Amino acid sequence: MTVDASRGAEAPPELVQLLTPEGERVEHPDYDIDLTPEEVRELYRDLVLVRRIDMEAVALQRQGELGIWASLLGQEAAQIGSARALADSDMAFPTYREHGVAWCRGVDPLYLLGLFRGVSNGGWDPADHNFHLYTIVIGAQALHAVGYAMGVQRDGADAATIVYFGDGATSQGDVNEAFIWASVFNAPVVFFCQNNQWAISEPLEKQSRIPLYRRASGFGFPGIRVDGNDVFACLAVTRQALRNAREGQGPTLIEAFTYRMGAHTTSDDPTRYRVAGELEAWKLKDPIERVKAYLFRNQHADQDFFDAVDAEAGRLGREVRKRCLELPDPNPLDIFEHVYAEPNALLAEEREQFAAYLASFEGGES
Ligand SMILES: Cc1ncc(C[n+]2csc(CCOP(=O)(O)OP(=O)(O)O)c2C)c(N)n1
Repeated sequence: MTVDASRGAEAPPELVQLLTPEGERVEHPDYDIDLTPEEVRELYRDLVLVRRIDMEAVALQRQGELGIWASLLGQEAAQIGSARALADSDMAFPTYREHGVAWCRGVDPLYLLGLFRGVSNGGWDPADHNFHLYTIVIGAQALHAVGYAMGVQRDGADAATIVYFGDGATSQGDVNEAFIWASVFNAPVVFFCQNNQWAISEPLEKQSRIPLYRRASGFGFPGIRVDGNDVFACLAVTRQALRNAREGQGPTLIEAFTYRMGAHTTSDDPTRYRVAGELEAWKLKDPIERVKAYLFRNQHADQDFFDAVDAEAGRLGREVRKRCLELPDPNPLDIFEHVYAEPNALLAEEREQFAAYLASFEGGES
């Protein structure tokens, strides 16, 4: 098989882009955004801090402190741009890689680390942050999101729902069923697909013969492809789609065209299936560098600002590490909590048996 090193790195013509990889602001006939220098600096800060949390988590996993980690490296703009488009009352349904969305929703990064350290089965109360729990079952959350959106619609609430999933998930039945329900019930939901080109080792060509955003038309709602490494474009496109959903115009599929610069998870070795040239081509489109270039180019930030953000990222990284190592081990019996809302006889019996089993070790031979 011959492999094209630039595979996927060429921007397709239908891509919505507002900021080039060189940090130049460009116009788009349908989408625009008016951001103050302060707002752009805030987006830059989000991108850098989230990358730092991610880097720290990868390092912690390598040192045996986390069981596994799914890095978001390269996908920061897709996540920050789309999540900063959300209103507080909107509800977000993530996969297991949405650390940037979690950050924007105000979820403490320690909750994420606790999951991957295996000391927590859930982490946060979805209602506290309007951010649902991480979903490992590929695509399942698309159905949860549509059901939730239909509830929002029936309540007459002024809110929309966003659901995140990857390119691979578009091959799942759940996602396709979610598209159908959302379409026929005109549910206020935005499907946000981060097309990072790979579903573990399975490339996009093995998932679809057409660009993913075009799938939406077969289900009867609009699809749009946005430069997933362009935080301005992701923000503008998602804002519009959420507005449409809130105004009763139904679902939109957004395909954020991006790239997974790291491994699928820390258990994966992409050098076995991916050529190095592909990664190099995408490094030139780094979502953080282009905002930095924009800020510099327009003199909206100076070196002191970038140094201050770096220093803040360093402090955050150290704090995340320290607090992760201090996370307490759970009581083994906690696994029986929060299974049912009401008491359950079978569960109570299993809990008793497990407690007796644990007690059998106390004072036993070491
Ligand atoms: C229903 C189901 N099938 C298979 C898996 C194993 N699995 C974990 S991640 C993954 C690939 C997902 O790729 P994609 O949807 O593109 O998301 P990405 O991880 O690239 O962000 C698979 C097949 C799973 N978790 N759930």
